[in-house]
Amino acid sequence: MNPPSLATPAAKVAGSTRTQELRDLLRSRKRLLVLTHNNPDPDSLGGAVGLQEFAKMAAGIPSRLAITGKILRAENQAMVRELGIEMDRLEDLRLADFDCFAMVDTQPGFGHTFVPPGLVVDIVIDHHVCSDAELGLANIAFFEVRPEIGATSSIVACHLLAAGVVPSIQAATAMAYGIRTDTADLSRNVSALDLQATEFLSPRIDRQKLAAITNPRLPVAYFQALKQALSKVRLYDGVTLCSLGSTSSAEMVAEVADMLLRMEGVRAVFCGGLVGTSYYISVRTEIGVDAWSLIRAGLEGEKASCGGHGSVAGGSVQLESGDARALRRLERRLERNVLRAMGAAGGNAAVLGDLED
Ligand SMILES: [Mn+2]
Repeated sequence: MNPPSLATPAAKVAGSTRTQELRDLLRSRKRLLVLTHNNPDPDSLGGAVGLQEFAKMAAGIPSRLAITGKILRAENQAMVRELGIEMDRLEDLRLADFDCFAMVDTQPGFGHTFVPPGLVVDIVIDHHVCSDAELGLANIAFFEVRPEIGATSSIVACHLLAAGVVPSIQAATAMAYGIRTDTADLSRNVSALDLQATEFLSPRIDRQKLAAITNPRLPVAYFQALKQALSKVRLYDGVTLCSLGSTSSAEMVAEVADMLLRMEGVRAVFCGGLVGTSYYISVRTEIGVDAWSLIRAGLEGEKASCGGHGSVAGGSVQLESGDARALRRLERRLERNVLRAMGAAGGNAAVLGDLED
C-alpha cells in the first residue's frame, strides 16, 4: 500500500493558513458545540465528526455534536450506528456549557437550519450558496464557505491534513461517506480538494462498515413510498417532474430525485413532496445544467428557502395548510415555472405507465 498523504508538508496543502486560523480560534476556547442543518445528512455528520476531531487533536478542546430533527434515511441511521457517532438533541444541552459554536454544511439563516435565538456562531464551514443566508455573516470569526467544493467533509478533512492530524477510523469513514454521498461517488461537483481529501482518508476507512452503511435493510414503508412516487412521475423533454404528494420525509424526495436522474435522456429532475405543511423540493441535474438556477426559477414568486451547489439543490415552501387544494395549486405553479426555465413549456408529459404501451 502506498504511504498515506500524511507526510505531505502542511505548507503545501491548500488552505493551511485557514487551518492555522481555525486552530488558533479553537485553542482560545474551552468547549465546542457543533451544529448542522435539520435532519443531518452524511456530509454534515462527516464534517461535524471531522471538526470534533480537529478540535480535540489540533486544538486540545472537547466538543459535542447536537442535532435538530431526525436522522431519517436508512443509510444515515446505519452510519450513526455503525460508526458509533455520538450526538445529543440540541434541546437537551445547556448552551452555557459551551463557549464556541460551529455550524457545518450549513449557515445561519438557512431555511432548514435552527440556530437558538441569541446564539453567536463562531465557525461556519460549508459549501452551499443560498438565497436566504443571514446578512451580517461578517460577525462570524471563522467563515469558510466554498461552493466550488463537492462536500463539506472534504474541507474539514483537508484541515486535518494541513494540521498533520491522523483521523480516527470512525471520523475518516464518516468523512469519506459524506464525500461519497455529496459527490455521487466523486462523479459530480468534484474539485481537486475533494480528491485530495479522499486520497488522505482512504487508508483509514473501515470498508466493512462502509459497505454496511451503503446497503442497509429498508423498511416496507420505503417501498410503499417509492411505488407511490413512481406513479407520479411526469416526463417532459429533458426534464422530469415528480410530486410525491404527502410523503414521509424530505429524504424520500431527495432519494427519488437521485433515482430519476439516472433515467436515460433525463437532464434535470425537479421533485417535491409534502411533509406536514412543508413542501420539500430536490433538484438534480446532469453536469452542465445548473441546479441552483433551476430551483430558483421553479420557486419564483413563492415564499421559499433554497440552497444548492453545482448539480444538486434543495428547498422548501411553507404552506398555510397541507390540504389537497393548496398542494395542487403549488404543484401547478412550480411545474409551470420549471417547464418555462427548461424550455419545455407547451410539451406534453408522459407518465411511466405510458411507456409500456
Ligand atoms: Mn454537503
